Amino acid sequence: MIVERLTKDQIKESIVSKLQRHFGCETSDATDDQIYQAVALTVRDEVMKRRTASRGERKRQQAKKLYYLSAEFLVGRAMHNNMVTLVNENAYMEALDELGIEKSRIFEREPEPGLGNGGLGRLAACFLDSLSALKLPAMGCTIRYELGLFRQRIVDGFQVELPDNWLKNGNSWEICRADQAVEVRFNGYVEEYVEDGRIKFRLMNYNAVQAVPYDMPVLGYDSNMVNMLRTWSARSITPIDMQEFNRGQYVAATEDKELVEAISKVLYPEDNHKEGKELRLKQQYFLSSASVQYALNDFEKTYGPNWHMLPDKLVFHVNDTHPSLAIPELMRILMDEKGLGWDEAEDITRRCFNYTNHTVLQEALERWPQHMMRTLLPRIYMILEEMNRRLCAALFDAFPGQWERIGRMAILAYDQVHMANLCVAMTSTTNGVSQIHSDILRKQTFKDYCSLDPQKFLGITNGITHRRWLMQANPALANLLNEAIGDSWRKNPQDLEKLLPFADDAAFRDEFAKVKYSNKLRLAEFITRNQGEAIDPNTIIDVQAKRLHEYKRQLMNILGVLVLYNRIVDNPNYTVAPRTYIFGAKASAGYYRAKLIIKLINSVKELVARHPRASQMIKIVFLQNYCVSAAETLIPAADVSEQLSTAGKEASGTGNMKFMMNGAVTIGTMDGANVEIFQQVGPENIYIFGMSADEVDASYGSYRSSGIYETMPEVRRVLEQLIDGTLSPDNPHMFQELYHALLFGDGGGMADPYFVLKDLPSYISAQYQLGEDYEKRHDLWLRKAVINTAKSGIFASDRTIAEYNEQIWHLNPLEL
Ligand code: 26Q
Repeated sequence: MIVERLTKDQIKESIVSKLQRHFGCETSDATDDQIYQAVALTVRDEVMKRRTASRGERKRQQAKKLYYLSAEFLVGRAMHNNMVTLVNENAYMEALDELGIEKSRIFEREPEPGLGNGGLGRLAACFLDSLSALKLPAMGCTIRYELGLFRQRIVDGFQVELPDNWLKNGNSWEICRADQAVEVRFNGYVEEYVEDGRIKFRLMNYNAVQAVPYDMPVLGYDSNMVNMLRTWSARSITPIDMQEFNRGQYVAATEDKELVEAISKVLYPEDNHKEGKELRLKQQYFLSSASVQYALNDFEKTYGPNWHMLPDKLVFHVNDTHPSLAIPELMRILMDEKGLGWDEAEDITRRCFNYTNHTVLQEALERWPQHMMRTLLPRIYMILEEMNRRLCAALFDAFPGQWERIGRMAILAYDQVHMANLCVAMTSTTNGVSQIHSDILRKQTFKDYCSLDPQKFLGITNGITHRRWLMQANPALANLLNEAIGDSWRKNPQDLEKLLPFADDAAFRDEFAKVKYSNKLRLAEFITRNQGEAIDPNTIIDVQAKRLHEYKRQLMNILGVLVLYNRIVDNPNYTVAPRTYIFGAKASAGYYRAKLIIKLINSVKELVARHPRASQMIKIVFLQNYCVSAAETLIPAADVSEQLSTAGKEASGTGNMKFMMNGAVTIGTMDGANVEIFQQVGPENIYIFGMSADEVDASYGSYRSSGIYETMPEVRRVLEQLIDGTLSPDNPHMFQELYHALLFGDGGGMADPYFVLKDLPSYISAQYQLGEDYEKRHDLWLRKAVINTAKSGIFASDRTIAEYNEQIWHLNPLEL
C-alpha cells in the first residue's frame, strides 16, 4: 500500500479550498481559528487516508491487539506532531509561509487536550506514539473529560484554577462512533436465577449510563500505521424524564441527565494522591466496563464465541490501578453473559491482564471502602469477594497461620478494597517503571507476592517519544544532529550515540551552544507573550518543571535559592554565574501545602527582584500553566534539569529524560530514572547529591530536622526568614505552616518527612559546583551537555515499548 505524501502546492491548495468550503472566506480574511481548522482538516485527511488504507489489514492478518487502559492520556496538541509523523513537516511549513500564515500563531490556536495530570498520563501518550511507530496494533482507552486539568494562573503569587473547557470550539481530531456505544450499569441489586440447571446472577433495578466513544487517530512515524485513542463520553439514556416534564417539573426532569453526565465531566486533579470520592470510582468503572465490552464485541465479531482464544487475540494493560475494575468486569461478562464457569473465566482473565505500578507512596495506593463498592457495583463486589475467598485460601496454604501477612496481601481487608493487591493477584505481570522502583516493588511494596512468584515482577524503564520531544519540540537541534550524524536516529534513536565523538569537537560544541541559545530566545518570547516577563537568554536557564508535590521538593530548590540570596546580600564581593530559575508546577486545588509552596516561590522571587545586586545574579520565574505545550518550549531551552525527589519516592520521572535528550545537565538525587541517567552519562556529566534510598529508609525514626537547624547557620537563617516577615511583610504568619512542618511535623507525623533540611546542604554544594563549572569551564560544560543528548537514546519510548512487547504483550507488527 502506498499513500503519496502531499506536495507543498497540494497542501496550499487544500488549505485554500477548505477555507472556501467550510468558512466561505479567503486566506487573507480568515481568522486564526479558521486557518487553524483548515490546516488541521488538511492534516487530518492525510492521517485518515492512512487509517483507511491500514484498517482492514489488522482484521485480515487477524492480529492480536493491545488495549491500553488509562484514566489519563496527556497527548498534547496534534497538528504539528502529525506533520512530523507524516514526514512532511517541511512541505507544510513552506506552504504556510507562502500563504503568509504565521505558523506559531496558528499552532497555538489548537486547544491542548488536558486529559491527564502529569507523568502517568504523558507516559500513556508517548506509548501510543511508539506503538504506532512500531506498527503494533493497539487502542488507548480513556475518558473524554469535558473539562481537562484546570488552567493555572498566578494572581498575587497565589495559584488560581480556571476551568479548561477544551472542547468548546469542537475537536478537529475526533470522530464520534455512536454506533459503538455500550451501556454501563451502576447500583441495583443482584438476583440469583437458574438457567440450564446452573445458578446465574443478574443485576436488577440498576441505573444505566450510555458510554459513547470518540476516536482520535495516532499516526506512526513514517509508517502508515494508525492506532486509535478512544475516549468514552457518558450520556444519559433517557435525556429527559417526560413524566416530570409533563407535570411541569422542568428542573427535576433534567436532573438525572446532569447527574449521569457528570461521570465524564471533569478530570480529578490529584497526582500521586487518592481522594476516595464516589464519582471517581464511577469514572473508573465506566472506563473499565465500556472498554472491556467493546473489546469483547470486537473479538466476537471476528472469532465468534471462542473465548478460550481471547488471550491469543487481545491483551489488556492497566496503567496503574485506576482501570483495574476491568479485571472483575471481564470475569462478570465471561460468566454472566457468555456462560463460562469461574475457573475458566479466571484463567482467561489472568492471561489477558497485565499491570504497571507507578507509585510507592502510601497515600497514592488506591483503596476503596467496601460499602461504597458494594452499593455502587453490587455484582462486581460479589466477584471481588469470591476472588478474595479463593486468594486467601491459597495464601493460607502458602503461609499457614500468618494472618497479618495474608491481610496485607488480600483484596478485601479491614473494610477496604485494595486495588493494587487485586492487580498483582489477578494479572500475569506486575511492572515497575525504573530499575530502582522495580527493586522497591520486589523488596518492599509487594515483597510477600514476590516471594511466591518472583517471575511475575518485571522492571521496564519508562521512555519518552523522541519524535515529539526532540524532532517536533527542538527542530534546531534535530537539524544539527542530521548534519553531524545523519538522520538514522529518527527511526533508531539509539543511534544518537553516534554523537559521542562530537562532544570533543570544539566547533560542534559551538554549534550546539548556538542551538541552545536560539531555544532560549524562543522561550524568552514565549514568557513575554504569556505573562509579560523578561528573561535574559545569556543566563543559565535552570528549570524544575513537574507537578507540585512535597516529595518532589520544589521547597528545597527555593530554599537553596534563598540561601544563595543571603550570601549575596551579606557579602558585597560574592558573585555567581547569573541564573534564571524557572518553576513550572500545578498544585492540586485541595493540596494546601503545595499551594503555599507556590506562594513561597513567588515571594522569594519578589524579594530577590527588589535587591539591586542579587537581582543581577538571580532571577526567578514562575511559569504559569505548565502543560505539554509549555514543556515543548521550555525544555529545549534548559541548561539545568532539577530532579530533586527524596530518594525512593519518584517511581521514574520522565521529564528528566526529556531534559537530558535536549542537552540539559541533571542535578538530582539517586532516585527513579535519574539512577539510569547516571549510569548512562557517568559521574562527570551529572550532579548527584543527597541521601540514597537506603539511607532514607534507615533514617526514619532517627532523623531530627531540628539537629540540622541547630548546627547549620545558613539553614537556620532561611527557616527564620519563613516566619520573621522577610518574605511576607504584610502577613508574617503566611509561611508559618511550612516552618512548622519542617521543624515539628504535623498531626503526629514526623518533622520534615521528605528530608528537605537533611539534603539541603549537599544540594547547595552541588549547585555551587555546577555554577562554577558552567562559568569557569564552559567547554567542559558543553561537553557534558552533548554527552547527555548522545546518551539519551535508551530513554526513547520505542525501546520501552519493544521491551513491553517482548516480555508481556507478544504482538506482531502489522505488515503494511
Ligand atoms: C487515584 C485515585 C483517586 C484520584 C486520583 C488518583 C491518581 C491520579 C493520578 C493517582 C495517581 C496519579 C498519577 C500518578 C503519576 O503520574 N505517577 C507518575 O508516573 C510516571 C510514569 O510512570 C512516573 O515517571 C512518575 O515517577 C510517577 O510519579
